[in-house]
Amino acid sequence: MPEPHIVAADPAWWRTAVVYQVYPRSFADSDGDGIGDLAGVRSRLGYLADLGVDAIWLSPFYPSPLADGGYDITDHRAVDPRLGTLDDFVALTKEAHAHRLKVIIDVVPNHTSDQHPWFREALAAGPGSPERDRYIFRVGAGPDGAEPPADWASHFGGPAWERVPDGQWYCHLFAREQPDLNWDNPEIRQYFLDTLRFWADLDVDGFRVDVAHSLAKDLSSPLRSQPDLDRNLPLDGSDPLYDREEVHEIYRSWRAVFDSYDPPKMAVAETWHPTTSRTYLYARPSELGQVFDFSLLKAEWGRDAFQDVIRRSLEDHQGVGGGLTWVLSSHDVPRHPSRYALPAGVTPDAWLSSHGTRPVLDPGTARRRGRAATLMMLALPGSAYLYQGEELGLLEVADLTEDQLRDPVWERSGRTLKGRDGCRVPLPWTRSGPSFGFGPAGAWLPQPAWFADYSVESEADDPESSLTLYRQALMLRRALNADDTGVDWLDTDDPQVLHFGRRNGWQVVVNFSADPRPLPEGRVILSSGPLDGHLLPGETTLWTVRR
Ligand code: TEU
Repeated sequence: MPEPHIVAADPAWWRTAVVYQVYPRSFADSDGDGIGDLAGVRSRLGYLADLGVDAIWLSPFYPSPLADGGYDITDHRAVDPRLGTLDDFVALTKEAHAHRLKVIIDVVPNHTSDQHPWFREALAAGPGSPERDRYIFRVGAGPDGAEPPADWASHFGGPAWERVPDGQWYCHLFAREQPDLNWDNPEIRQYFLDTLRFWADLDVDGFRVDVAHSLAKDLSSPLRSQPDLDRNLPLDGSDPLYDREEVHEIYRSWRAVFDSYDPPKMAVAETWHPTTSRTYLYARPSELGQVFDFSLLKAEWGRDAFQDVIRRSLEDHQGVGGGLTWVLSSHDVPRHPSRYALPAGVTPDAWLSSHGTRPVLDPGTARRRGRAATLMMLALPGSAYLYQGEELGLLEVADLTEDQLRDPVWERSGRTLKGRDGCRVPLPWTRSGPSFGFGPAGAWLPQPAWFADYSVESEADDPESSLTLYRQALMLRRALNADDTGVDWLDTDDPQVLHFGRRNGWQVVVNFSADPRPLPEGRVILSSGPLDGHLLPGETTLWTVRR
């Protein structure tokens, strides 16, 4: 089994890394203001090292009015004073490295906050000014320009345009507090190259690129119509807003920056559209190296659904030379054990909109399926991204009341979609205390009473806990062949059983059925649930090795 420092010294560490996503405002609060902070993250690095992850990815910690949970930034090169200082960031990175943890930060290049000095200047300077040219301002359509300039839709609901008092409109693909930057403007391109260098010089190891496929827009006149307003279609390069060929030039210029460091910095692109072989172009070694593959995260629990997306991802990434990624949970989606416990036909959105009152399958189902999916994912080749709290088996907090919601999705959807707060509730560290050990006082989103049983304190020494399973799995995973990208599908006559082998001799069996199946051949290395004699229980994943 390789020593952790050997893994860390490998410049291609990210290809097989397990990355732990920290949503800083909800991770650990050191000063009692109810908001997690960098000192809080620093105080828990020992926990993360013991968990066995290779890297942490910090969601935005930059100054922000929090119209979109920190993805609305007023200064890309500073720390939100509520979360700490730049010195705190430097100390955190240094200490993470001492724990052999890499540090990845979020870069949000598509938009700024509407409180960013540039946007204030743009409003003050008026139409036609160089200040406005940093953003996408246009005159409106229709009589008096009272209609939006194009039919572009915001991800959070409603049109992607907002009118300003002098009559012009600006584009925002997300909340109206997040005006889109104009990437045709060389000043913006240079600013982000310099921003990457700023953080790289502070020793960060990599970057997660927010909405990576949207920077290069077709802004030629007249503005084109957006063919897929729901953004559910695979992209083919013809969309005016997403995945245009020109966006790749931007990442080639970023790669030059990354490769000017030794070891080179890593990067991972985020693009939410359906994953295709085009998606993997972002992962070319000449560009970002990795791209999130969300197809597993979007798949419903079931043998065929899971096998299809794994097969397709393995194929789609072939020949690109980039890394492969897997992810089940993030700060943008309901936690995966809860998703897998929804009755057939009930979407996560419909469930959340009922404020969690619609019946879900029992918590035992959520737990079994969540653990089985995780163990399957962690045995796949490539890199895996975990979201904070999933190692505790946390469920979605589905009963937040309307006045507690902070996600802009709630208002922009006309109060029809509850949004993403239910997976952003601050973590429980202890069984009791004002915020279950999150901090010395309360938490910015209320934590339910059942968090006590999911706290680190409750789970740390429990051999059956989710935390124990994640620790064991991550330790064992280090023994998997480092850069073997192969999966051998093994035949099974059972439509509810998935069986694959890895080239190091490991075999992985997932029983999707609720009923037990015969235990496969081989020595058991790890199981996502207790084994029952010679049976593999329902909704359980098993790792075995050939005898
Ligand atoms: O998300 C991009 C994105 O496309 C999401 O809006 C996605 O469609 C949605 O969250 C699925 O539920 C990134 C960030 O991850 C997200 O938190 C930000 O809100 C968004 O960019 C804007 O910066």
